[in-house]
Amino acid sequence: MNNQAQTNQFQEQLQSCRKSVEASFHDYLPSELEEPHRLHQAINYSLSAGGKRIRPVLLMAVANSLSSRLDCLPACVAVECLHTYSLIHDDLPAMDNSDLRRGKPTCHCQFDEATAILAGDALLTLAFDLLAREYSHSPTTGLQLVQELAVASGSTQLVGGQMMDLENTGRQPTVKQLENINRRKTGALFAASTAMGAIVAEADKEICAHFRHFGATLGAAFQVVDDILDSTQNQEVLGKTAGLDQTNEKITFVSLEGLEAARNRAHKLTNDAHSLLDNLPGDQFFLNHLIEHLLERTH
Ligand code: GRG
Repeated sequence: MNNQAQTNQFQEQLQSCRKSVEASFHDYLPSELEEPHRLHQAINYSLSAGGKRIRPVLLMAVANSLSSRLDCLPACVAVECLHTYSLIHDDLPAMDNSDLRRGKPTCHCQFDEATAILAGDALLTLAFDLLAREYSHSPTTGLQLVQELAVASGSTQLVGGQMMDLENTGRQPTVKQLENINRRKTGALFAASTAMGAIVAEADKEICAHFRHFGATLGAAFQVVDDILDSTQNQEVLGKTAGLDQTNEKITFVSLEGLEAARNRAHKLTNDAHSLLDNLPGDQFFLNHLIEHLLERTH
C-alpha cells in the first residue's frame, strides 16, 4: 500500500472510531427528557459539542490491536465523560475563565456557573457508574477499569496536576516542574486510556503497564503540541480561546524554552512514543498513524 492509501485508510478508521463513540453516547447516558432537564441538557451540550475524542479513540485502538473479546465502547464513553467534566471545570471563572470550547460557548456561558459545576460533577460520577454497570459481567476487568480511571483522575494525577498548575500561575517553574505538572494534568488521562484499552482486552499486567507508559509519553507530546497551538493558532481554528496561557500567566514549554525548542521537544516525545509501540504486541498500524496525526494536528 502506498503512503496516500495508508493515510486514507487511517483517516477512515479514525472517523469510524469517532462515530462509534459518539453514537454510543445516547446508549449509555441519560437523555435530556430525564429530570432535571436543564442538567441533562448541559451534559449533552458539552459532550456533543464536538471534540477530537482522542482518549476514547486511543482506548479503542489499543483494545482492537489486542483483539479484545469484550466491548470497549462503555469504557470509551466513560473516559470521554471524565475528560469532558475536566474541560467544563477547567473553563470555569475560578479556573481558566474561558468562554469558548469546542467551537461553542463554554458550559457556564451557555447555561450558568452552578449548572456547569453540576454537569461536571455528574459526568465525573457517570464515568464510574458506567464502568461498574457495563462490566459487571466481568467483575475483575470492571474493577481494574474503575481503579485505573480513579487513580488517573484523582488528587495525585489529573486534579492534582490542575492544582499545581494553578499554584504556579505567574511563577516560572523549572523544566522538571513543568514536566511534572503536565504528566499529571494531561499525561495521566492519556496513560489511563491506553492502559484501559489493554485492560478491556484482558492483557496481562506487564502489557497493561507498557501501554500505560506509551500513553503517558503520547500525552506529554500532546500537551507540548497544545502549548504550541495555543501560541500560534487563532480561536477560529482552535475552537477555544487562543493565547489563554499568556493571558492567565501560565508557563508553558513555549514561554519557558521558545517555540523552536518546544517543537523539538514534541518531535522527540513523538519518536519515543513510536519506539515504545515497537515493543508492544498486536497490529499497530492505526496507533502509529495516530501518533503522527497528533503531532501534525492544527487544533
Ligand atoms: C475539580 C473543580 C475541579 C476542577 C478540575 C481536572 C481539571 C479541573 C482540569 C484538568 C486539566 C486540563 C483541562 C488539562 C488540559 C488537558 C488538555 C490538553 C485538554 C484538551 O484536550 P483535547 O484537545 O480537547 O483533546 P477536545 O475538545 O478535542 O476533547
